[in-house]
Amino acid sequence: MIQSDLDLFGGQTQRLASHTVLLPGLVLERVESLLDVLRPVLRAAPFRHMSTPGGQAIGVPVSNCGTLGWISDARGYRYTEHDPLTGAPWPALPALLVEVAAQAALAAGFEHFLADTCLINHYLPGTRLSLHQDRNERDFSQPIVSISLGLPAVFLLGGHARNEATQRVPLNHGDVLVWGGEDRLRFHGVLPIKPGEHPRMGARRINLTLRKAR
Ligand code: MD6
Ligand code: FE
Repeated sequence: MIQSDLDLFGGQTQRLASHTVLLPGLVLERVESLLDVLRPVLRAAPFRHMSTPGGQAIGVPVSNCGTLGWISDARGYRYTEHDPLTGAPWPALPALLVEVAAQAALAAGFEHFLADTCLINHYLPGTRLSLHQDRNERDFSQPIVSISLGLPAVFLLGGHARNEATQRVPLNHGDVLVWGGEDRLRFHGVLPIKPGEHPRMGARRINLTLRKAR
């Protein structure tokens, strides 16, 4: 592949840890299609604030699509089949998201990834996501595919203990981060989003995390 072809897709694949791969700009050419499939999902299941089991508000409003959706409330963090806001099943996971997730996972070395849920996070400038592990899924051998849209973010990639040093990973519009294997339970978070205006997305960052929860 010639350099200009590579640049079209945002640049070189970067391995950040043994089983963590950044695919810069992988979905840049499919952003409009992604937004088209997200619009009806977010009409049916609007962004909402959730709270931690301890009762603290989570700063990042979320929504979901797929056979399961991730929620947090006084009873804990878990996946549900129904949206607690509407009582309806979560909107279906659009085929495009399943395809993009499988393609990104494969590019990162994970074969046959079949996502069944997508968590959608909405960040305004100033919002952050504190260090956490993703451990509500059933099978930790399955990777997670994370798509960034809109304002840039700095992703903190930590270790297997909360107090380990973190790597700062810039995530830009159209980037895809894939992690799994022995990195699957690393602590991670997002630094406060800097104020700004993204030409397509406005003053926000949207993150899509595709998983196989069941
Ligand atoms: C975010 N992402 O980037 C938050 N979790 O907005 C996550 O918490 C995350 O990006 C697991 C794997 C990839 C992620
Ligand atoms: Fe996470």
